[in-house]
Amino acid sequence: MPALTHQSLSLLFTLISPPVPLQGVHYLVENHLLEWRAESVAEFLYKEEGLNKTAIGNFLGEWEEMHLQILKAFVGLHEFSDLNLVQALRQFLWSFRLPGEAQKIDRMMEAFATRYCDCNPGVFQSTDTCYILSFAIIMLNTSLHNPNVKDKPSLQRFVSMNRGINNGEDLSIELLTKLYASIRSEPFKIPEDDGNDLTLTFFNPDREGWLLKMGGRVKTWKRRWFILTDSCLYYFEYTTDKDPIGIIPLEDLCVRELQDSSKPYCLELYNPKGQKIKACKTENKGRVVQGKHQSYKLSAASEEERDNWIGAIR
Ligand code: 4IP
Repeated sequence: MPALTHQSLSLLFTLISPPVPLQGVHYLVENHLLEWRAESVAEFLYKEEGLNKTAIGNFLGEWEEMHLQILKAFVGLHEFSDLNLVQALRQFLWSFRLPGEAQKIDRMMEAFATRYCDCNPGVFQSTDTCYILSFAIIMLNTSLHNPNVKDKPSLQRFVSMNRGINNGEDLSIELLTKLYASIRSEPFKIPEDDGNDLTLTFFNPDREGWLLKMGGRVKTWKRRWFILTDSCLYYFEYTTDKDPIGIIPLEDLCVRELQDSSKPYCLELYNPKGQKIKACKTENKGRVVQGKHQSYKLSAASEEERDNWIGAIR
């Protein structure tokens, strides 16, 4: 099994000590230290030093109307005039930590694109172009700098991927070349409150899919969404969940096929030294505890899937 990397350790650490949510904002408001107006809260989040940037990201990504207004005001505090798109993205992605949930990322990137186009009229034909290109750049950053991605896109591929995105027309080769070179020479710097870089972790898993998992003490089967990445297995209740229910570091573990009378196509993760598996999970009330599994029994939907999981884990 591959060794546990710094990143997976950080992720484990995150689960054990999750970032303090911005209940602080509500505390300040209740105690009349901060006005509950979008502009005031945004300014506080933008300027106050030492705030947890993961918590800022989660707060800004909330769906309620007031949070949407705060997000708009927060993005409005960024000055993007005369910056190229990569420079603006560098500034934006440094001011908070992008949450892992796709819908939240979507809202934030839309707000970003709108602001960028307001600051730089005439660069793109529409905010949609800016939005699509921003995503393409984030994906390019992942592909070029995540060691798990073996197939590194060339400039030509980046250019052809972005054909016709400017309302049916092509963006200039000079612009795309400049953006590509900038990302290739320097990856995005992501705030490391917790070292949990989701843009590099869950975006490019080695394998993901549904599996049934048997409980540790109570032997019930649960359907869970599994992501294999960075030498760890993460499992979630839903595919869109940001935080996993559990993390199983694969270091020191082995995997084998298993015959089980209750479910077909089983596989088992076990410690060859016979010790209990070191893993962690979140309980109902959000408390993080150690896993209680002697081994993890999983069941796949078919023989082929089982074999693919075993191959990928090995
Ligand atoms: C639970 O059974 C679930 O199977 C849990 O899975 C499992 O935790 C529990 O194991 C098991 O008791 P009930 O819901 O029927 O009570 P999940 O967390 O995916 O919901 P694991 O450790 O497998 O995540 P123990 O060992 O915590 O009892």
